[in-house]
Amino acid sequence: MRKHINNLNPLIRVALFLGLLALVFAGATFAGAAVDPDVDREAADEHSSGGGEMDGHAPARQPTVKGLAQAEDGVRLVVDDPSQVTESGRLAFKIVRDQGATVRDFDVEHDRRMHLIVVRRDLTGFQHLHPSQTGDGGWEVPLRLADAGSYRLFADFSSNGESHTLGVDLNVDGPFEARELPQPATAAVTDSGYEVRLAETGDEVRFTVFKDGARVRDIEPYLGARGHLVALREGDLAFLHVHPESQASEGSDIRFAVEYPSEGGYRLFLQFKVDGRVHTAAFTREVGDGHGG
Ligand SMILES: [Cu+2]
Repeated sequence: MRKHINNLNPLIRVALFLGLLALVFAGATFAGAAVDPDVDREAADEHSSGGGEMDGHAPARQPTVKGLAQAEDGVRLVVDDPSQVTESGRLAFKIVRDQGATVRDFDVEHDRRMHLIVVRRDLTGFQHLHPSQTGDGGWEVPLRLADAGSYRLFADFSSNGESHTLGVDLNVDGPFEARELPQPATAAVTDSGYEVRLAETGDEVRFTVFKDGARVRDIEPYLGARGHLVALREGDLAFLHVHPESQASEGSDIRFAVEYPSEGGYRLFLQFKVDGRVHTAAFTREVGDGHGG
């Protein structure tokens, strides 16, 4: 940009070109409005309301995926100095409003004000972290990205009663070997040797924990629930809405309502707490062709 300041000719040319484009576009819009006024009125409403779904045109149903955008519904995730993350082992970020003001007030959701999920784009290296808020309203957390590759960071939070999941990519230089998604399975073993079995009935996903062949019943509360589940879609890392289900009679199950938004591969990361430690079990699910869903 800087070198163009001393040479106005290209700028003027660009401006003229953009002006012409705008005229062409306006003409096309006008023509479209004449043919189908409803379509354009809807589009105009969407722009004026900031892309919200409250204008009555969109179905009232909640969106089934989140985390695909860095900015959404008037808030944006900004990573401070992304290139420094691997050197400093520390991630700093903030949530800003459209006008640039840092969001400082966050609601407690699942026991915390900010949840950070980090995963490499091939769905390996899952981390769930709870950053600390700094004096200026930003957030920071120690973050170690052990292997090269492209990572997806999800900031999951609520402010003014509105929940958001914003996503941004962070790259770690170096030779990178993408791993295949493991085959679908209904059992997984954690690093600490807990075996977790998964069962699905309709939208309900039920996890049962075993250690040395025996069922583990003393699962401790984690983030205000029996467990925490993150479900991501293979391919675009869409972040699914999942809801912990309150426990009825069978005290040793960990249950969630999961609504798969489409066919395809998914990776489920279940976290649960036993003996004061949090354990993670990961499952591949294949939805479609008569399986799952
Ligand atoms: Cu969390």
